[in-house]
Amino acid sequence: MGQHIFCKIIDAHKVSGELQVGKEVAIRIDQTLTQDSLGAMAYLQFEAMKKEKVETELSVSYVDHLMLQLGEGNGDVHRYLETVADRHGIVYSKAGNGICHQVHLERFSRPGKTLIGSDSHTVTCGAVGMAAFGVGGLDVALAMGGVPFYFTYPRAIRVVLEGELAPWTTAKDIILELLGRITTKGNVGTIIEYSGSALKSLNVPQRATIANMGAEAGITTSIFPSDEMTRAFFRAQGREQDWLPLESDPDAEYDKEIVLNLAEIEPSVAIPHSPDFVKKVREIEDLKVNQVLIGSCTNSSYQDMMRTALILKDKKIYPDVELGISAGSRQVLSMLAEVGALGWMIDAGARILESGCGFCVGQGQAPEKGAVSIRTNNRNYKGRSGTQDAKVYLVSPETAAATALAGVLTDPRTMGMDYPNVQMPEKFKHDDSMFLFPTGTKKIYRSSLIGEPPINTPMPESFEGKVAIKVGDMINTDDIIPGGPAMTFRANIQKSCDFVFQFIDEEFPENCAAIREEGRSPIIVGGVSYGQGSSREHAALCPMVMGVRCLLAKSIERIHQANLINFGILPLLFENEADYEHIGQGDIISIENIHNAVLRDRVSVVNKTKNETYITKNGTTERQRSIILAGGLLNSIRNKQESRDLYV
Ligand code: MIC
Ligand code: SF4
Repeated sequence: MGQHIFCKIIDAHKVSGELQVGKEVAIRIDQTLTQDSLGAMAYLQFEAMKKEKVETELSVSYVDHLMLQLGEGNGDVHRYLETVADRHGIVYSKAGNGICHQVHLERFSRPGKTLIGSDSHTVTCGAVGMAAFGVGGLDVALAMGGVPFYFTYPRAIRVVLEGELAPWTTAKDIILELLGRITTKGNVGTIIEYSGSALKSLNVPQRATIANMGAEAGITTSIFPSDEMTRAFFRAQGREQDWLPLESDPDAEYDKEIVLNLAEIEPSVAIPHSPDFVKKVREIEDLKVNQVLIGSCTNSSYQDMMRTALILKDKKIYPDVELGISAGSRQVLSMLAEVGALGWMIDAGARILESGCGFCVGQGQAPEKGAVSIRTNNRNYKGRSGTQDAKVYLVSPETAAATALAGVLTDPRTMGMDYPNVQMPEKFKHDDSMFLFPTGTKKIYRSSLIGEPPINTPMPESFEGKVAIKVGDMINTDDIIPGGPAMTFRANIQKSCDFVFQFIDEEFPENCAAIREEGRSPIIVGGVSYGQGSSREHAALCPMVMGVRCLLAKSIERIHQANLINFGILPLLFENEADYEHIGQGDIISIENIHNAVLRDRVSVVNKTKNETYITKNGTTERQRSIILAGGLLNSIRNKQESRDLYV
């Protein structure tokens, strides 16, 4: 049987395991990336491995999330990141150089290579035929140390793109349409490969928009073939030598096929508060809008920005609308400046924001209470904008620009304007001077504001717990540990704990403390698709520090489940989902014979309060089970080092 693209790359990088759906496989990682909100923890963990230099072909540390450098702490984190990178052979991308995914695509992506990054949108580089995964920081630390990356070999969906996009419909509308169909849940353990005749008309930045939002579907990754379009992108980036062709074999098999005719796609919008609540823009047109924000790693390429600029040129935005625009990278920003497009945006009334994550993760531009905010990014979770009751709608840059002019949500086709003809440039401007390439000479900067990575204790044979919180379906990691101001403290775990479940139950931290006082362990109970969204390992790390030993849920998303395991928290899935209804906050839970039960993948959870027993499984591999029992990955590695079975 022939191989599909992802399979070919994994086969070429396989260290152990089988390329069989549901089986665990370990691969060699060529490249890693980190960003500054989660990077410090990953580098502290790397340092704990006592390796002189990273063992990857390329590791890059980006500064893009904490750009405002509000208050104490962020500046220290950035200096630590810069110096630790210099010491250990890591490239450092300075604040202002752009958003990690956009910049990595531009300057470092390579077809056929493997990439992991401590950010869920690392999957963006699937646009050029890389096998790219979002993971927890600890996985990145280990990969930098030369340890293989383990994951469950996924099933493959082939999405066949046919036809051509009509004017004013975009790559964003394609991925919104697909998200509306496959939703954000139930896609764990799946990859998407894009193919079909329409690829001839979709260039790499457009493909990147599509690959980027695979993260919202919860799939392992997305991948595009590496073809002549890809080659044109590498040529334009001045690195055609990095290109190679990559396609699936004609007889490759897929578990499912979805056909999308691009000609039928219309301008679309994801309505609050989930990226898969998708409608056509025309269905909710005339919605009064307070704020429009254009940018993020989903939609801030040169074409996105140029089209925005051409729509705004010689016009003024609607008086009571706030418009903010952030180009994805310094490359894009500088090119916009050269052709005068920045001037058109400024003259129309836009605020030009830095090239960074910014508004996308609640770092600035929090709108007024109850505001309607139209954005081009990828997540519209409740509260992520920094304003709890704001309503965020996700659209393409074209729809966003049309909306900024009209003051109401507008289908850009109704503007009566010719679609701006913007092609991918034949040559991008490239200037790599904001990368600091490692010299090995800097002294590592340390600060009291950067804490040590905490470590769990081995799983006891039995423990008594108490349900500290019971939440519903589709709880995302922003719900568990918010972005926005909380993000400023990511390198300080104790402080970060104060924000856990802040907007669902602000008493959660005290509640956990009280449960610990009773000599019990706090337990979290979740519904379907617990842990959607970001890869932030703090959503596991903080609960661990707060004494949580176990999460009971109906289903758990991939990256979050991996993070729980890495930090020694036992993820348990109800065998009978109806049991979820019985268990309540404050119930006393006891789990006995844990080691045996975990190894048998059948754990009995006794609810002492209700006098009931729930059968659960943990849905993990043998290796993962031994990590849980060891009390997390660092402990497990330490044990193996002691037994000289280094890092595998
Ligand atoms: C996000 O988009 O939510 C983030 C911020 O980029 C996260 C990472 C983080 O929590 O720092 C992600 O997508 O993984
Ligand atoms: Fe940054 Fe937003 Fe992209 Fe996350 S989704 S990497 S916060 S731009």
